[in-house]
Amino acid sequence: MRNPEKAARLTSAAVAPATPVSTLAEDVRAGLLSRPRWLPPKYFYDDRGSELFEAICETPEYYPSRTEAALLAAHGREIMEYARCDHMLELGSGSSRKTRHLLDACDALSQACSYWPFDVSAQMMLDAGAALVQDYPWLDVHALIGDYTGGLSNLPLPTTGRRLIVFLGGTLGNFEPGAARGMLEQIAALMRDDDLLLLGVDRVKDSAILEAAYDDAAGTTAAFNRNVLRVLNRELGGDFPVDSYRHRAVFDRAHARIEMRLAARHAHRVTLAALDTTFDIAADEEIVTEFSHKFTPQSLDALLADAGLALDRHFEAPAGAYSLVLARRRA
Ligand code: SAH
Ligand code: AVI
Repeated sequence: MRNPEKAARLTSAAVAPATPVSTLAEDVRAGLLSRPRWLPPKYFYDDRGSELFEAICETPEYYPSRTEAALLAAHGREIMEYARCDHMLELGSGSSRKTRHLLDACDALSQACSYWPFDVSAQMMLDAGAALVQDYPWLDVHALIGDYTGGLSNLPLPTTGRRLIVFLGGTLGNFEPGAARGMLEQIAALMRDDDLLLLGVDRVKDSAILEAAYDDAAGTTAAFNRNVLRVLNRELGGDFPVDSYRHRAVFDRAHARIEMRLAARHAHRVTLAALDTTFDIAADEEIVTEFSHKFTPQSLDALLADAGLALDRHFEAPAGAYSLVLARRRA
């Protein structure tokens, strides 16, 4: 049975988008029915997709998650001591697994803050929140359910107190450059002089390492990628032959990004009943399902500066494999 005291320390609220967010049907019409075909990555994260992402983080090839976790474990105390935040907002928090390093640091410093995870995947976030209030008796968790592409100005955050905004996992890399800048501008707009952004980004490196990270031998990333077609089948009455798609992960050095694609093994016709639409996919035709941009110290600096932010501290993994940075709003 749930302890009522714990329940009161975990609240949840749906966040209405501040700017219009397209529906799945609109995104499918705009992306899947155009050439090249594409889909926004947020549709990966139904319950199954969120679990598959967690499983990806356990694969030997997917280094970003464990590399970032090691940085948080090593520098969490320094980060929290420096941030001295009253409220921690985390964008795309998922399972909040790595955030625990920051909460452990709060514990060690006897420094309490409230936690505001914001994610489109409600179940994963609520399960994580329930575990967090259990494990950290001083913690209040206010789960915010919504789509961050609808902006951040509608978040019901406390208006006083110092904020730390956390955006981990390299998820900023899933935005195209203009949208990444827009997202950082939204973050900057939430920040006052003493507030900080803690941002994790993956770095440009050898393409073999990058491509293996997005095409693990056990096929977990392939299952995650194909899962988006299951989402379309379920939500739009589709009949994609899910297993007839090959997973591909290609590093495009010119754009400094991994492109995940699904390639049809054979020609077939697809019906999406909810859209009253039927279309033909040719053999080897591809759907782009995700970009995952990788950064250099220079490209990261430039992106932060364009959004009105300035790098304050930089925690770098060995061989420059990954960057965790603290940034402030520029004066
Ligand atoms: N931060 C975690 C999870 C990264 S996976 C980590 O580093 O391990 C990306 C997370 O972003 C998922 O939990 C997914 O549900 C969430 N997400 C993706 N698109 C989103 C959107 N448009 N709005 C809100 N959350 C989103
Ligand atoms: C959530 N995001 C940062 C992951 C990434 O690395 O771009 C999603 C992912 N896609 C395939 N593997 C992991």
